[in-house]
Amino acid sequence: MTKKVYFNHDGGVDDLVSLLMLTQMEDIRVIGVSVIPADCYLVPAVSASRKIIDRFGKYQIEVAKSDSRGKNPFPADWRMHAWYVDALPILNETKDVRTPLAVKPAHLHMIDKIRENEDKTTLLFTGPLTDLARALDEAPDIEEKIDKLVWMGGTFLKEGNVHEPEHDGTAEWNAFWDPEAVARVWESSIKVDMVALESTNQVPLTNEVRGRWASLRKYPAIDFIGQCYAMVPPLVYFVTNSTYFLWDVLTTASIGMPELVKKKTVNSMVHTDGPSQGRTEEDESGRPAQLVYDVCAEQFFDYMIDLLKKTDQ
Ligand code: AGV
Ligand code: CA
Repeated sequence: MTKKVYFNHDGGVDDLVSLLMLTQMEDIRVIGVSVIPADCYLVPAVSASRKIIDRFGKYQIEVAKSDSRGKNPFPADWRMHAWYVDALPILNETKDVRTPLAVKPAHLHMIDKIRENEDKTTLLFTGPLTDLARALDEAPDIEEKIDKLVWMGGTFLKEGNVHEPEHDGTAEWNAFWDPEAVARVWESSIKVDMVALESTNQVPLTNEVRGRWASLRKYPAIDFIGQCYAMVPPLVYFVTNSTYFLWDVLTTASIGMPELVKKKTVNSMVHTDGPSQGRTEEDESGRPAQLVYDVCAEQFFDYMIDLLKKTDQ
């Protein structure tokens, strides 16, 4: 059966690569896309999303802009990446953009798409949860029409990936950008798959992975992702603040090929204030989620390549 997926992302390199991959999955129908200006600037991220759908998509998908704002902003140099992707020649062979821009803002667009869908919708979020939190406040009826939320975010490890002066380093960035939104979603009874740092730490961008993509650049979709991942730093000797992982791509792949990952139930709460804000912490009396804690990395990279090889353009 075809799974209906609504995708909300925040325009990073791996968010945009995720969009390409999601549109190529055979048993998936993308019923809408929206972009939130967290780890990106909105204009180029929306533009790049529409052009990726134009260039590689197989059916029409609307793209909506989010008007949400977060609590803790992403570093501007990371947010710049969307401009670079949007400017790649492979996305700019023609001048006109055909993929429609939605009239409504992201959270209202998502509400419409969930209500219009006869089946239950799978939500894929690869940025902060702000638009979902707002949608639940606006239209509590959608909750029962959501099959599950697959979210890249959070961690139960001692070390997160936020290295900011007023923070203790325990949070993951998507949770840190808007901790209250995580708390709001945690109040709901939506089933959640949390693709947390436990598993994404296992899929760093390395020069070996880049080399493999380079050797396959005769396939336009693989050439495209090689160009995208040339914009961000790989893991060479040790992990730095800017080292890139395939966070969102793993999250997206876990929908297309669930066998790639291992999950277990963890009850948790989220810190919304103070130096640990955005930290997700195990708590027996907290709300359950399926923590994606392990991945077969080799199979994951093979899956990416197989999927993108099939993209005939
Ligand atoms: O925390 C991971 C999330 C993912 O959704 N993002 C990047 C992915 O799109 C934030 C982030 C953490 N570290 C980063 C990030 C880095 N070094 N560069 C860019 N973004
Ligand atoms: Ca992201």
